[in-house]
Amino acid sequence: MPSKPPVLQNGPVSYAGTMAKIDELFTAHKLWLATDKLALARTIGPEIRCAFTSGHDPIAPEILDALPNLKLVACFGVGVDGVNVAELARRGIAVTNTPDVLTEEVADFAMALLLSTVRQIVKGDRYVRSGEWVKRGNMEMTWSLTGGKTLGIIGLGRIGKAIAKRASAFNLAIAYHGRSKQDVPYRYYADPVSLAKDVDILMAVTPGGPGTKHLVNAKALEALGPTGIFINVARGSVVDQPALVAALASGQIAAAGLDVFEAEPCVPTALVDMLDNVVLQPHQASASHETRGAMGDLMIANVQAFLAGKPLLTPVKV
Ligand code: NAP
Ligand code: 8YV
Repeated sequence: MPSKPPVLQNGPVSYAGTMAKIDELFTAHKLWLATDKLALARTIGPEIRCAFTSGHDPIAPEILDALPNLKLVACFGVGVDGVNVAELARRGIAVTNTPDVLTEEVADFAMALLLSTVRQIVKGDRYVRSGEWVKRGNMEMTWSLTGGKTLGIIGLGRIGKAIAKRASAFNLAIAYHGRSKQDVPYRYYADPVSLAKDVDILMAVTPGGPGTKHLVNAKALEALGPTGIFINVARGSVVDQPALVAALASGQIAAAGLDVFEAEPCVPTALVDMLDNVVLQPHQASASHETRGAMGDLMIANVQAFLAGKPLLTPVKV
């Protein structure tokens, strides 16, 4: 029976099937369970060449210092804004993520969140369960996606393009913003404010991190306007969250559908209390058995490729 290669598991990944596979295939040292993390790192340090983590769960510098032979950090998720890729590269440590295997799932979820927000599906569910329908009769009318509406996508990447394909099938016109214009049949806007002014729904699908912090700011929300709807499946940091709360509370924008937040899992009470025009989700866009399983398999396959001396499957470019 070949021995199971030692790896460091920086934190749990959000899929039990992957956690089980890691234990089947590797001798996994689970850092987050250690009473003294640094002592564990120092003890196992010399034998550790690979580590698993999530894209929002950085390995602390003092732990990295205790792992002189660490050469690969394999991340669960496509977004790696929470992992200091530049610092790891400075230390000669490669990073992998899990793109593509989650693209269709997240795009489906983004459309579900858009439809739930526009047609107030969650409000309607509450309306029935609470007995309001019996007491008050029909629920109020909702907004609509029909009538030539335009969806503005900030971040027309793998997932953004998959969303655009779905949205076109809903007869939505598509516009987008990114750092560069692409060869696509959609109108390009060089900044988020001018995009927001011209669209009915604004959707964020960019990476997180300093480069996109508050890309959707108070000015963009004002430009979106009182019938405008904001959807965020990117990262909470991409929107100025206090400005979003103020815009929703004042009616400066009509509604929002949010899967990500500034300080997850904490969500401002003001958003929690907005029952009629805000749909909240717990960072669920990729959270299906199939997709999380595929993400975990890809993360593990990167480590197996590395240990076999083969090229990494999905290296993150610095
Ligand atoms: P991707 O293919 O790399 O697309 C990223 C897009 O963002 C690109 O079109 C890029 O266009 C744009 N972008 C990057 N930096 C920008 C900036 N500073 N300003 C404006 N646009 C910028 O990545 P993906 O696979 O589509 O994933 C996108 C993101 O979705 C992930 O990084 C993650 O944050 C999020 N996500 C969330 C969930 C969830 O559970 N809610 C699940 C998966 C992914 P340019 O290069 O032209 O700027
Ligand atoms: C995951 C995500 O929930 O892939 C991403 O960037 O945001 C989600 O798919 C998360 O990264 C892992 O817990």
